[in-house]
Amino acid sequence: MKMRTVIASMLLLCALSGAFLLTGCGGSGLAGQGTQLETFEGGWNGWVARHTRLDASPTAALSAQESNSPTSSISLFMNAAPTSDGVLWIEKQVQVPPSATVRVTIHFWLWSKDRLDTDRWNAVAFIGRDRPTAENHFTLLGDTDQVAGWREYTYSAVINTDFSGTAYIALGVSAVSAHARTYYVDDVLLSYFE
Ligand SMILES: [Ca+2]
Repeated sequence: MKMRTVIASMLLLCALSGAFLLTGCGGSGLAGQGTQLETFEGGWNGWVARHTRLDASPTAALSAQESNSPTSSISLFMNAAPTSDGVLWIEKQVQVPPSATVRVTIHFWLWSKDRLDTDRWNAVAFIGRDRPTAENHFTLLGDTDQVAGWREYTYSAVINTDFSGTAYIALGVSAVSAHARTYYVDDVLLSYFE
């Protein structure tokens, strides 16, 4: 069921990028555009976890506890103190067209334990030529805890790449109240086009 939704999302993004009909949208696609789906089934696959605050005990791990598809995801845990407002994220260096103006979009699923009316945290994401290092590098995508279970988030940005064509994508959660919480992220779909 969930995988069907992921595939539907892929087809939509492929259609938007114009790549699906010609390439199947499984890899690099037409010159200057492509997609990649990360399901975390085989491990971290080049993703790394980073955070801004140590006092919130930020921990990220490959987990089989919850998954959008099929069996594993990445868990994000923070025990935020009243003075903590840390961000915990996963990031990956990716290859996009070099020396170009590139539209990059990331679409992912985030799991919240409960639907909350108050004290929600924030889902955040980043796209850029250099890796993110501070909380204000991230864009707020909306509240976590809007549903008990999985919810989709999307972020898109235009970047000007250098000759190497490397870029960084990142996504995670930002604590805004004092709680100990675990979230999960899964099925990160990257798409880009010049
Ligand atoms: Ca998965």
